[in-house]
Amino acid sequence: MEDKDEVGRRHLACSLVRPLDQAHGIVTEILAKPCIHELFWKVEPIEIKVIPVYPRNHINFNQCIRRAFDGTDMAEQAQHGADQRSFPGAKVAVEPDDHPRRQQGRQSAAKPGGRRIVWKMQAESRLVIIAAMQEGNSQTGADGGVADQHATYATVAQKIKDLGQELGFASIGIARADVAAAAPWLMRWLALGRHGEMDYMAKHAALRATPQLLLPGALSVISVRLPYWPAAVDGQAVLDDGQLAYVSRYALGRDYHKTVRQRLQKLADFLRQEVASLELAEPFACRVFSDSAPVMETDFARQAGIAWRGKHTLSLTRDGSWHFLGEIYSTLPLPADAPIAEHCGHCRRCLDACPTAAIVAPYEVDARLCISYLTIELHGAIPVALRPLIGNRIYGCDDCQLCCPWNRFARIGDPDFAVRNGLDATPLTTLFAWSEEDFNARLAGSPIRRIGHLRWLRNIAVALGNAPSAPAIIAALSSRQDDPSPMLREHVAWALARHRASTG
Ligand code: B12
Ligand code: SF4
Ligand code: SF4
Repeated sequence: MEDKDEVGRRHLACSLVRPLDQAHGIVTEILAKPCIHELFWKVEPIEIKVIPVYPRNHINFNQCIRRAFDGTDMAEQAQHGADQRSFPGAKVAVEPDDHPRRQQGRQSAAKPGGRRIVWKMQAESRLVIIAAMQEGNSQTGADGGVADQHATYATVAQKIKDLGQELGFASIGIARADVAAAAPWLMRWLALGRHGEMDYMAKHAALRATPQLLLPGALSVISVRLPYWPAAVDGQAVLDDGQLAYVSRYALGRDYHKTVRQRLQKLADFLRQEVASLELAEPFACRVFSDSAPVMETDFARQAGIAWRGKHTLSLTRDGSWHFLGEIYSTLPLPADAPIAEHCGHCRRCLDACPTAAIVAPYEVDARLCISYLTIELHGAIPVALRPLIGNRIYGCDDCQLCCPWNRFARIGDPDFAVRNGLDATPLTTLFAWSEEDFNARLAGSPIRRIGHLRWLRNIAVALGNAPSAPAIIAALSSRQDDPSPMLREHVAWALARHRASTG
């Protein structure tokens, strides 16, 4: 960042203000204005004054944050954050008035090898602004040393990729821990309310956009994909048979969160061993994720060159999109791979195939319309207008992938995701008869279990309402028309009314 520059959209979009690594040793004045980005327009003007002092390896800074923030609370949080993040000497001052003044006695000696300070400011209306600063490594060696380091990190990266292949990952790539280019799209998606009731998407937006808040000092991201396409009854055939339940292919077997993370943990353990022999100036840290934390997984997969982003927004390869993603955040400056070329071309089959027109434009899904959201994430009633479009999809939806030409090249994925309980083609009436105990026992270890028995029944009631009328379907629905849950009763009543209407 240039000296005395304003924080522009480029900087704020990723919620990351990072002057010190580039403007080291220079007094930098930053003015952040609320008009710069949608995310911030509810936030009062902010001034952040950064004063890195004096001898190298000493840090001092002072911030003035007006009105919108609870300064005391912020200062405590920020100080706590700094302490927790291995900057025990760092002092953080946050002043809730309009007159910033230099804090005395705030500088502290830094450890050799550079240091990083991360602090967080929570505004009213749940908006969060994060600033992260990094002081460059003060022990930069001579050119030869740097070249040696690059070679060492490249060797570590290759070893990780080799082990990852052994662990069953179809591809492993490395990205920089930076999602600055993607973050504005996330903010726009949130601003448009496309996350619906997924409050965690809004609440943790800043963490998602700023990897260093999940792992202070994160420099690289190891991105992996694990294929899951199971040997199962043909998906389209099940969709065409209204008496059968369609369960997304990803949920027919074991819960992927555990599988992916366990394998990533092995990679991370290996990485730790490798790093132990490197004698780094800074402490090493890493964390593994697979849909388990606010991480921009698809963007990392894209950046790391293990996939491109399809117009359905999912990561896609020449072997298709039936894979899960996972990541290791690391403080090692591993060499980043290059993104691969995109191969969607003029195709728009996924947009046309979507039953609810949830892919509102290429690369843009409105979750509120997506059957995956309606059947998995939404807690309350499914909007009546969307129910007929859901068909027999009782958990998730695959239509935008089933139609994708690249999925013709998919191979059977990891055995962990093999079909359990005949979930690939079970009659709706059978699943609707499961008691809560049956549900919990049969779906132990399945991702489906997390929606709970009530939402499971809600989804099946909708599918039964869409099924061709038959005595068995009416009988199944009638068996639950007096259910204690008003929400389920209403869905059952809706389904029965449809059958009454269709049979005259
Ligand atoms: C929230 C979420 C959902 C939501 C919202 C989906 C969505 N597209 O956003 C719902 C519940 C609907 C959902 C559904 C599904 N999900 Co989901 N989901 C996630 C989650 C947790 C976050 C995704 C996210 O950040 N969305 C926010 C929006 C803003 O991001 P985005 O749509 O990807 O938008 C980006 C780009 O499209 C781009 N962009 C936007 N507009 C524009 C315009 C232009 C011109 C350009 C160039 C770019 C661009 O910028 C955005 C930011 O990078 C991720 C896990 C993770 N932590 O990343 C899994 C994840 C994406 N889901 C996954 C899966 C498997 C699914 C389903 C297939 C499940 C199913 N069978 O039912 C469906 C597919 C629906 C679909 N077409 O997306 C997998 C995808 C694996 C893969 N192959 O890519 C992930 C990665 C989980 C995992 N670890 O494996 N999901
Ligand atoms: S998962 Fe289904 S509803 Fe969601 S975008 Fe894909 S096709 Fe549309
Ligand atoms: S269906 Fe076509 S546009 Fe959609 S992701 Fe596949 S190749 Fe891309």
